Amino acid sequence: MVEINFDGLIGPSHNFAGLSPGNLAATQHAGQVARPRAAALQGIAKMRANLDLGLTQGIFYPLARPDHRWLETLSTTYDRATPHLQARALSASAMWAANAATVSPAPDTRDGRCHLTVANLVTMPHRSHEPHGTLVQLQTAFAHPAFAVHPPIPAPFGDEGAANHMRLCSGHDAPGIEIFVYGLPGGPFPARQHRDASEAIARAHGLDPARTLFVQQSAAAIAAGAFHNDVVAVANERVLFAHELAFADKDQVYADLRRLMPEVEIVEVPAARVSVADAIASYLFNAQLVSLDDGMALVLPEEARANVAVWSWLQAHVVGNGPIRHLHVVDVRESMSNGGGPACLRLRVVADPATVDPRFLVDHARLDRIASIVESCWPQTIDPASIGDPALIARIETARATLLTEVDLAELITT
Ligand code: SUG
Repeated sequence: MVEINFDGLIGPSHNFAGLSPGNLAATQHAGQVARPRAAALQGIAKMRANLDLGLTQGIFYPLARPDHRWLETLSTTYDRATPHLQARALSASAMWAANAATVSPAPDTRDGRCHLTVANLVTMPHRSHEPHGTLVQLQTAFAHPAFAVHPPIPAPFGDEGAANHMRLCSGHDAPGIEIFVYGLPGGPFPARQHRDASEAIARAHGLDPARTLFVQQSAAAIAAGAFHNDVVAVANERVLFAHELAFADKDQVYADLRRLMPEVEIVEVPAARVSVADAIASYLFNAQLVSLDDGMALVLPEEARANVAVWSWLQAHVVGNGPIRHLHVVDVRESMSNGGGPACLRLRVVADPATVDPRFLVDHARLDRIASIVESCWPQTIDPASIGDPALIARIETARATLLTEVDLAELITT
């Protein structure tokens, strides 16, 4: 078993509509002209960089957008919908695969299968219609009996998937400690992850209650723009890398972890060195923390290197005796402008790659084929003012259908 990173390919409808209150980057870029083709190529370059690090790489494909099925449930059609509803139906937000599902690898579960629960994403209307397409795609990718794919938790219990879930373990294929991070309402922005949802997922996955933690995210972090835990913390194997202000009661979290896993290494970044605002603006913690043959590496966005406080903290850590040995920088600026960093773009699944539908695994040759469709079919730009243009919509729909046909997944076109 290995850890496979499944990246969401950035879809042809990627645009800046400012649909996520509490996500400061998305709000700041609202109304700007987006570059879907460049965005998808940036994501593909990140997948290639992961392959070059020796990691196993998977892919999820864009969902059908506009989502006519969803508009039908709202008794309208795309051409009759208001521009605001059109933007919600058109969103390419499924690119952020960390919000696709919560994953409990086989060593953690009672029945020895890898369990995935599709996130319901009920808090944000533009994301609330992702679960249908995501469920179909996960059921296809993980049809092997080694997996159990669960439908989303019902509303009103908000669940945003792996972005609010961490796993610590001595090795990916060893039993882990699973940490579910939830928020409490009352702040200026919505708390998107509800504890009830997390508890239901832990039960559905058959996790050992003695090795499962439910941890409250700090209200200050949410108020500062940490709309998901993965904006202020990330874990890999025995390492937890977190901002000092990530959790409501960090002493309790650290004590519980040390009790359950004495070998845990907690790398805490003090607020005095990197403010929460800098952590959120740079997406320091929205890095992929990955295990390589010669130690752990962080796959960071360019924005982290550009932030003086963040980069100097990282440099000092790497030359010191810390567990993170290498820094790799990727350019995912288009996704970042909507609040999605390297870690948002991927869903981690620990599994034997032979049990995954091969159409969802990539090597350079497969990425070449995907990139050539992106280059010829993805719109170069989308101005949010133009989303009512039928020619643009036809182009977006043709692009996705062409890609799915090319990767032998035409069966997904109408889902
Ligand atoms: O849910 N942005 C996403 C970003 C998700 C990032 N994922 C993780 N942190 N794991 C969100 O807020 C912006 C869409 C818009 O405004 O058009 C958006 O949905």
